Amino acid sequence: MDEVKMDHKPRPIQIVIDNKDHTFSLDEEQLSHVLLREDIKDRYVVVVSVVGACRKGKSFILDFFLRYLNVKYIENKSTSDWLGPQDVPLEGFSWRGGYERETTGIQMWSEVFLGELDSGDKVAIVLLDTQGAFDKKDCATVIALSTMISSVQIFNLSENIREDDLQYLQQFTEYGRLALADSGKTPFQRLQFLVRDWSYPYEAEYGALGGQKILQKKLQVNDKQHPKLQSLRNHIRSCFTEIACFLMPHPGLQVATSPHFDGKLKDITDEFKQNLQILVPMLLAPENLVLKQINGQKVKARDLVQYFKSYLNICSGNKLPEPKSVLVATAEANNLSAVADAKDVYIALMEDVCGGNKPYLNTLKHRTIKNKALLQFVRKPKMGGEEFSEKYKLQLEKKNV
Ligand SMILES: Nc1nc2c(ncn2[C@@H]2O[C@H](COP(=O)(O)OP(=O)(O)OP(=O)(O)O)[C@@H](O)[C@H]2O)c(=O)[nH]1
Ligand SMILES: [Mg+2]
Repeated sequence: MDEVKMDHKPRPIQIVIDNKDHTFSLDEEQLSHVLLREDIKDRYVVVVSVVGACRKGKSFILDFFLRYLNVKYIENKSTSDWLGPQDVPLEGFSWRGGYERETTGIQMWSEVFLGELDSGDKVAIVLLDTQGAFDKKDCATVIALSTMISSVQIFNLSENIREDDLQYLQQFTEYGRLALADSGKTPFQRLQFLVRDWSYPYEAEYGALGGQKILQKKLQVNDKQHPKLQSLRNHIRSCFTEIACFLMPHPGLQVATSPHFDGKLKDITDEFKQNLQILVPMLLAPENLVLKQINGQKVKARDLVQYFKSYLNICSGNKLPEPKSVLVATAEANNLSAVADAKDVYIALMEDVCGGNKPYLNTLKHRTIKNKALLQFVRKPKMGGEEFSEKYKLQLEKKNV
């Protein structure tokens, strides 16, 4: 009985495991358990991830995201006081003080939040917490992976946006360039810089407006910069549909230095809480949700499993994969998801003509249905070009599907 209860209690699950030898592996079973649930698998996904240096409050802030998501999408209550009571410890993704790393690999919240957009699209909101980096080389795989998978990548930074931080982005802007050339579609959606402990509100105010000012300056391209810095900036801009920045105030000394602080609101500064109340709905209110897209198409929860698998396959070595192989892996997953869609069409049509008490099906009818499914595959825009897609089409033709 207890075991069953435990299984239902929402918790972080370790979907990408750090093998401690610079390689990572996927827990496909756990991932599928969450994303392939009947009421989730066909929903479009919103994937919100937080990356950045170690020990900078990534998991801590995600736990506030969880509070909002619970009130809004589980309890379906008014969000006027989603922050909750003053004296309840903050729980969810594991966070703590001290100088040693807490989160490793990539963790996903086991509860997927179900929402509906104004467009009528039914969506599944997935939250990812990631291993913090100690330096630029460290965690390149985790940052690349989570960027490929997410629709909102939150780049959590301490105090300011530095040139070094932008360099982190270098690794996948090269992939972005290839993807853009392949499909003409912007490869990633939203990049949200989140500057913590911002100390210059007199120069740029807390929140999104101040953030915009800082960001504009940092991403500005001018002739005096080294050509490499100029091209990095241009690439970053062309890889994301939207880039924003939010400046968070310091949360107070209790949060930053007390070993007894357990996340109670009463120990956090009002300024921090006020800005949380702006930041979190800005990212997670239904009207602000950003759907994950690859090749200009919305990604379903089911497809996300395929993308994870294809990416992890190429991340198993101890080096970051070449942008070209990332592109091939994306094209592979993209074609496989088109195959899955075609199979869905086939199954639905077959169900219609020979489901239930209509067991008889003639060959001609079957041929017609098969052709319709194939047509669905052919019509869907796919990555990698016609030749690349040919083998997936052959797969479909060969199978009796
Ligand atoms: N100065 C400061 N400290 C914060 C802030 N938010 C949280 N903290 C504290 O930072 C410490 C680390 O918080 P975590 O959420 O575990 O940090 P993390 O980035 O997830 O750390 P890793 O998982 O190890 O990468 C805790 O002691 C928090 O109380 C903030 O905005 N500013
Ligand atoms: Mg953490």
